[in-house]
Amino acid sequence: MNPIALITGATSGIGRATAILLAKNDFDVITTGRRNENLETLEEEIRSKTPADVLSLAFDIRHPEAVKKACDRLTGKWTNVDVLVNNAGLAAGLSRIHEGVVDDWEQMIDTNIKGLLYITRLISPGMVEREKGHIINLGSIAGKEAYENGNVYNATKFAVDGLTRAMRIDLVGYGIKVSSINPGAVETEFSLVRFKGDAEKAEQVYHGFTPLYAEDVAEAILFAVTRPPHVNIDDMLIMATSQASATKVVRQG
Ligand code: NDP
Ligand code: 8X3
Repeated sequence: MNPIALITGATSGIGRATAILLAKNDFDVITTGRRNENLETLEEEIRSKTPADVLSLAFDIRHPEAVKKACDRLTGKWTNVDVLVNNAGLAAGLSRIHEGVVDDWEQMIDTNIKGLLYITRLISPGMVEREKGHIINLGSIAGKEAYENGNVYNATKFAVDGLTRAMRIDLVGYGIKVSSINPGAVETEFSLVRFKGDAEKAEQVYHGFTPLYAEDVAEAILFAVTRPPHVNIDDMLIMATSQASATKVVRQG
C-alpha cells in the first residue's frame, strides 16, 4: 500500500506542486484548501498523470469545526496519514506596524499558526498511535529574519519555527519526524494574495531575477520525506541563487 500524504493549501503554488510530485513518487494524496474547483482540477490532473489515489477535502483551515468535519471524512485507509505537509498560509498586506490592518493580522495568525495547530492536533494522534509519521511545516526566510513591514507575517513564521522545534521534542519519543522547509521568494500566488489582487505589484516582487518556483520547494519536500528511517531533515533554508537574505536580492535591468 502506498504511503499517504495530506497536503494543506494544495489549490495553488507550493502545495499544488508538492501534491503532484508526491503523487508521481508513489504517495496517495489528500489535498486540501478552500477553492473546491481548484481541488477538482488538481484531482483530475493527478489521476490522469499518475497512478496515485486522491482524496480532496475543501475547508477553511481557520475554523476548528470545519477542520474537524473534514478530518472526520478520513475513513478506511485514509485514516493512516504518514506525512502531513502543513503548507496552507499567506501574507496579507505589507505595512508598518502602526498602520497595520487588524483583519489582515487576524487572517495571518488564524491561518499560519492556528490553522496549522488545528490540523496537527487532529492528525498527529494517529501518528503517535502507530509510532510512525512525518510532519513538514512550511516556514520561510521570513521566520528566520524580520524585514521592514513584514511584522505580523514575520511573527507567524517565527511562530512556525518555534512550533517545529517544540513539536520535534514532543514527538521524538514516538518515532515521528518533524521538519521545517523555509523558502525565500517563490513565484506563486503568494504576492498576488499579499497585495490583494494587484498583479502589477505582485510581479514587481519577482522582477529582474529568477525566483524559486513551487516545483523547487516541492523537490525539497520530496527529499525530506524520502530519507531513510534513521534520518530527519530538521530545518532546510532554500533560496534563489540571486537572493542572499530576506531583503538582499540581485536584480538585472
Ligand atoms: P499560494 O498563495 O500559491 O498558496 C497558498 C495556499 O494556502 C493555497 O492553496 C490556499 O488555498 C491555502 N490557504 C490560504 N488560506 C487558507 C485557509 N484559510 N484555509 C485553507 N487553505 C488556505 O502561496 P504559496 O504556495 O507560496 O504558499 C504556501 C506556503 O509557503 C505558505 O505557508 C507561505 O507562507 C509559504 N511560503 C511562501 C513563500 C513564497 O515566496 N511564495 C516563501 C516562503 C514560504 P485556498 O485559497 O484555496 O484556500
Ligand atoms: C515568503 C517570503 O520574503 O516574501 O515567506 O516573506 S517573503
